[in-house]
Amino acid sequence: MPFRLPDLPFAADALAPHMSAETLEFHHGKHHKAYVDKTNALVGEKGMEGARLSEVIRAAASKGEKGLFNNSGQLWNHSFFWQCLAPAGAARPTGKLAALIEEGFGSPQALLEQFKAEAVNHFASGWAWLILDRGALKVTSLHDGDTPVAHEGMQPLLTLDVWEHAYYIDYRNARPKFVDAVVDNLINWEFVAQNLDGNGVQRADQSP
Ligand code: MN3
Repeated sequence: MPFRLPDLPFAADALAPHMSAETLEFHHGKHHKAYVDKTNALVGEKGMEGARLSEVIRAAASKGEKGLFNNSGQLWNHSFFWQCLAPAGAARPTGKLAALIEEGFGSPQALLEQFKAEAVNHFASGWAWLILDRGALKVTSLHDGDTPVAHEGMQPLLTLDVWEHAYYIDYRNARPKFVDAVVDNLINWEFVAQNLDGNGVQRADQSP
């Protein structure tokens, strides 16, 4: 069986008004789906059937297979991204996550400001990331379909899609408004905290 489009972990209208059902219908139902279909087609062409998604991404990275790398990276990135979101009222950082935020950034507010700035200022298409790197939290961004799966030692905790297809329906070209709305209202902090166990990559991985 080829790779599949994972279901959204919430109802399509659960994130409104910050992220509309129409955005999710296109972003999940069409864009994410297209990455699944293209990855399956390329995996077939290259005779890589049977490999896990994370293995396909790493093999494509090491062989310089750009088409397969970007499509499989996007398949994984979106599968991780949906889990980072939850309807308004999701828990705030607590426990070990709150302590690491305090240590690395001084306060939750300072972390959120840095994460938003990274997301807003990333040039063109890509993803903002909060990662765990040798026990410390770091904010960074990756371009196009690049993904922490392909980077040794980058343990993913939280991401935000800043491709224009993520916000054009709800916010037109206003990326900063989209970033503010999602970061202030939709982050699933329980999922972020869960990823401190270093198993974030597995949570969006799949076997064919
Ligand atoms: Mn996207």
